[in-house]
Amino acid sequence: MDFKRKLHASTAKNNSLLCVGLDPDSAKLPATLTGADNLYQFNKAIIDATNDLVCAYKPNSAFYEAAGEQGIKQLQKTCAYIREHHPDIPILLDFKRADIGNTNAYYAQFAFDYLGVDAITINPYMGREANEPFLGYADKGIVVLCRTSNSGAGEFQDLEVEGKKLYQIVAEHVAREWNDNQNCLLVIGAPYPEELANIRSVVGEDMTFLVPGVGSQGGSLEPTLTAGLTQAGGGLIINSSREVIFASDGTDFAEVARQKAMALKEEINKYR
Ligand code: OMP
Repeated sequence: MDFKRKLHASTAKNNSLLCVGLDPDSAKLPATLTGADNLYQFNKAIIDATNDLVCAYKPNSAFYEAAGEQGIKQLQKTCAYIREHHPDIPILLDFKRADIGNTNAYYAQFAFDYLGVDAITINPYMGREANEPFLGYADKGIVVLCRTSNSGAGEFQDLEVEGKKLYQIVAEHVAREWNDNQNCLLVIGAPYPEELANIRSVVGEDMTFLVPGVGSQGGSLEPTLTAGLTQAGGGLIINSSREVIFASDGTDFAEVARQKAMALKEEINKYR
C-alpha cells in the first residue's frame, strides 16, 4: 500500500494524528538496557506500548548512525519489527538528505530498499532536479523541509525574495512543481503556528504536514492544530519524540511512554 493510503488508514484506525519519534538517545536510555542491541530493545518496548495510539513512527537516522554498524543494524531491525508486527503503521525515516541526483538514488535505495521505510524527510536546498530520484518513488512519502522548528530557522527560511519568504516559495514549488506523483509532504515546526497557517493557505488542503517540535521544543498543540488542520480534521502528523519516549527513565519507561502518548493523542483530538 502506498504511503498516503497507509497513513490515512492508520490515522483512521487509531483515531490519531500522533507520530512517535523513535530517537533512542544512548545517553538517556534506561540503565537496565545495557545489551549490544539496547536501541532496538528500547524501541521494541516503546512500539509494543504505543502501537494502538499512533498514526506513524519516525526513527531519526542520527541516533542509529552514531552507533556505527551496530546502530544501522538496530535501525533495520526496528523497521523490520514494525513491518512484521504492525504492517498498517507507516515508518517515516527522518533522514534530511539531499545531494546531486545520482548520489540521492543511493540514499533512496538505503531507505526504501534496505530499510523498507514508507517515507523519508529530505532537504530542498539543491532543487527539484537533484531530488528527482526521491520524488520518483511514487508510492513513498517525500517529506520536504519547509519551515523548521529550530530557533534559528529564519536565518535563511525567512529571507525575502521578490516579496515572499523563502519558506513560502519552497511550499509553493513543492505543491505546484514537485508533486506530480502526489507524494510530497512538508515539514513545518510546531513553534511557528503563524507560518503553519500561512503555508496551509498557500498549498491548500491536499497536502499533509509533518509537525515536529511540540513539547520538548516549546510548540503548543492548540495553536498548531488551529493553524494547520484541514476541514476534515486531518492533514497533520504531529511528532513527539523525547517527551514520549523518555517520559520515565525507570523500568516503567514503556508504560509511562504509553500514558504520555495517550494523553497527547487525546489532547490533539480535542481540537479536531
Ligand atoms: P523532540 O523535540 O524530542 O520531540 O524531537 C523532534 C524530532 O523531530 C527530532 O527527531 C528532530 O530531528 C525532528 N525535527 C525537528 O525537531 N525539527 C524540524 O524542523 C524537523 C524535524 C523532522 O524532520 O522531523
